[in-house]
Amino acid sequence: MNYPLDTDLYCLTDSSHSLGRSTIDVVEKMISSGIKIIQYREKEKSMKEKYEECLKIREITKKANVRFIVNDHIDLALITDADGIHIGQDDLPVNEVRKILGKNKIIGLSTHSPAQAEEAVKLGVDYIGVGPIFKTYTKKDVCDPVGFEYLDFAAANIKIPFVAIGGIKEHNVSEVFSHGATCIAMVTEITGAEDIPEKISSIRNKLKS
Ligand code: 3NM
Repeated sequence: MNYPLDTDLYCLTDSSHSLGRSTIDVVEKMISSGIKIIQYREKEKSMKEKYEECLKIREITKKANVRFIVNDHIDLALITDADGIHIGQDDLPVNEVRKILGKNKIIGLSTHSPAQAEEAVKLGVDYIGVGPIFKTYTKKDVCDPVGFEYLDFAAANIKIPFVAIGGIKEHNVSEVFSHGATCIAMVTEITGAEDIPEKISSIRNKLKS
């Protein structure tokens, strides 16, 4: 498989923080701004609605050659032929998920400590989430911020791709990059922006400077 996080920004959907715009509208704006990996993460919707949205997102991401990752739902990932799945520490064990999805799909796992990162590498996931770097209100039941200590550990020791996540905004993104993250995940900073293309381009300008 190609390196799954060979891009600077990893965007997630969250229709409850999208200024009333539809998830599809937000995804289209992300794609037209050059985003190369998008995770469908909708906690409040029915499975039927998730299914319909994922089908549509698969269609548009495939056309645009954008990676499409589904949060939590292995069935949805399979049915819609997503590129992969993102799971958390309390989800099904990685080896079972791998049995179901096979080796060609991407498996991402949220981690919150060096021990979890090392375990994730042993389990053979394709990438890990490292976070939450800062305080976030977007994910319920998330642990306290892990800060830069864990990010520094990951940058120095973890040999599989990782993405920094949690409370990352335009104003702190350069700092996160300077701690060794090469891919950064953002939810509300992007879904909640009035002008999504302008926000993404402004974040990218910060990363360049
Ligand atoms: N996972 P925002 S933090 C989905 O630490 C998610 O694993 C996290 O949202 C983790 O960019 C998080 O709006 C939410 O702070 C990130």
